[in-house]
Amino acid sequence: MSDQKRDVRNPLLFECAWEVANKVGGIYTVIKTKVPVTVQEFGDRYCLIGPLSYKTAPMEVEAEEPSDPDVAATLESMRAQGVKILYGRWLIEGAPHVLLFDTGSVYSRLDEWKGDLWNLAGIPTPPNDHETNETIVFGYLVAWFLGEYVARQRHTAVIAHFHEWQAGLAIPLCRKRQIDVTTVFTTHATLLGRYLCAGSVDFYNNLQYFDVDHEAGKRGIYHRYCIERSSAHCADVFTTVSHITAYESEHLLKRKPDGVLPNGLNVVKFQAMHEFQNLHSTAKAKINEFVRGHFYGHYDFDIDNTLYFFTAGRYEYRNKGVDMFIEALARLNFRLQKAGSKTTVVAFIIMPAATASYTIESLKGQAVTKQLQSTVNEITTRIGQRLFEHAARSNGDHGTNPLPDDLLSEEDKVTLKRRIFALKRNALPPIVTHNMVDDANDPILNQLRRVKLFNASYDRVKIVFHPDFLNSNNPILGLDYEEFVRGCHLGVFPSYYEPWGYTPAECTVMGIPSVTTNLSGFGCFMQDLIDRPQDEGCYIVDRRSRSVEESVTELTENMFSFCNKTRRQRINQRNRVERLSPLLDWKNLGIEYSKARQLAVRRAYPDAFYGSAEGDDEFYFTGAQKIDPISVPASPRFRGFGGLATPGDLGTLTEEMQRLATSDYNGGGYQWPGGEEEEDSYP
Ligand code: G6P
Ligand code: 1S3
Repeated sequence: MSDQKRDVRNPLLFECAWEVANKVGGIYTVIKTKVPVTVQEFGDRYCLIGPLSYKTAPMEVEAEEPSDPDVAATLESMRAQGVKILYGRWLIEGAPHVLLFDTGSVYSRLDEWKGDLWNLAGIPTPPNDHETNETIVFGYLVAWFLGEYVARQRHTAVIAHFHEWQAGLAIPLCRKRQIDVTTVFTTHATLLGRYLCAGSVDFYNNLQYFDVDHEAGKRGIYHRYCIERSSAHCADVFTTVSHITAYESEHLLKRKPDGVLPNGLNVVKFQAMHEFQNLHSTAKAKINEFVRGHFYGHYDFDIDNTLYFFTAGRYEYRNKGVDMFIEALARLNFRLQKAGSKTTVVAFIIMPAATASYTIESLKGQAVTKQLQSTVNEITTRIGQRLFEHAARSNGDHGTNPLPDDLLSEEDKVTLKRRIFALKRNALPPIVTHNMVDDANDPILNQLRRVKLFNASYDRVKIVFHPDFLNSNNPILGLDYEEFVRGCHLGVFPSYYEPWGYTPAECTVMGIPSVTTNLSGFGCFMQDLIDRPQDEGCYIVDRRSRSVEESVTELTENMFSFCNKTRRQRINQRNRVERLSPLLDWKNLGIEYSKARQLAVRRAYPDAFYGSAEGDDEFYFTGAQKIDPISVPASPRFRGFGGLATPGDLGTLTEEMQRLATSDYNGGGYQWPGGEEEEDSYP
């Protein structure tokens, strides 16, 4: 790439994503939770780059001067040309350097850059696509920064790692301008995949056959697709988060990824097993409180024999499998009724949609039960005082002073009756907690109407649709997401399109069993590593080789058998699930990122490695931590990694490095449809 001899042993790393210090979705979780292991490897040589959001940055970032004089000089030069920049420390675990660009400060150059993009890469851009405009301005700013920086700093190799198309545009720019950095692009989904799946397309059976340009054009995303595809093609190393998305990328982006970098989490291990069980108990008590309020007037079920199921995520009705969840809940309701079960299931759907406010009914439910609770508390105190007074005056002689009948005064009785009358309700408990902007056309509400899950007394499955993010300050269901998950019994995520799927992974590390599918990256990952995942509380519904009807039946069966577990069995299952958490820990999965970066450096500076004394598969970056094969508490069902070093290492990057080839991904030992040999076998 350049004649300049750069130090490839201690490279600098710039990691760039739209969600750096800016929470939008799953990529924020990837970046934020991965920071500690990346800082451990790179220390001060690591800096994240993102857009400057004035809503979140002041809370998340502490401004400081760059310690690297070349970064300082570059930023000064950009500022002199009108770019607003925030450089500092991101206030999260690991406290990494962070560089945020205010795209708004240079919108005056948008048209110039759009013209340049067309001339340089032939990428067209329509006038009114705000997201694409942001992507273009951000991409040009990042390429500008990297270009100027490596022109000043000429002694150390620079790795620039980009996530998702919104941050990827700088990659073709770096390539075209021959900026002396090596690039990695990680895609967390493909634009076309997401769009195609959300429609009624038989996606996985037709992946090879889509006319991608035509499909993108039809959906009005051709320009975005071009940015995504050029990011994938121009990167030195192209990766994604799962094998299923690797397969998808190969066909939709027309480049086989070099490897798979599974998403991890920051796993917090408790000293004692019972600690996370206690957390379940206390969080469940808070959900109980909400349920008493929500179902007031119809609270005729045994809360001690009630199970909390939930699904959560971005509101993508079909992609996230909400359609399948609701259908299976309707069938579960029927089966529990038929079996005469005394168990009640409250199924929560936590998916943000357009809403106006909380419904009066939801607020009222919480208010009347809180009033009842405080009245009962006051009366109890008064009864206690009367009882104490009475006992104190008995002067040691119980016989002459029996317990009075009027511990509950007439006034108390009236107050209590008033509170009880306030619990009368003519309508059934609401399904949805908020006023929906488009109630009549909401797909979730319409399906609930179709399957008649209306929270009637005889229903064993009740529904609460909370179309907003959770927050501990909410007046109803006032819990943070993590606390809510801990209080539930089962997470259900029967996704159709899910490149990874953090929701079931988060359940796992919190010791909460979950259902996912073999069309989700996470589901496939767990299926590869564990012999009988369902025995470990990780249910994986087959949506790949079965019909929709069969998958719904399987999901219903999973939920029904879960309902038949005893409390002891549930506690045991939580223990088993929690033991899987090391599989998802960045301490183990972070190594895949290290390998991708290493490959990028090798590809950009092959001469630096020619004749190198190090073994090909050795780690050579200073500070890189050698990680022992992951250790999971002994479990006979745990399959191990078949000689591979780490759980995410499914042979792709490793093999790539062993061959020291510059050719593309070879799928490792992983069998995904699409290779010649299995083309016919795929449904
Ligand atoms: C935890 C607590 C136990 C409690 C149990 C309830 O394990 O440590 O004290 O009995 O949760 O479990 P359940 O599945 O019925 O919510
Ligand atoms: C994507 O976010 P999504 O929910 O739109 O990226 C996540 C992080 O890699 C991933 O977990 C998820 O499956 C993708 O779909």
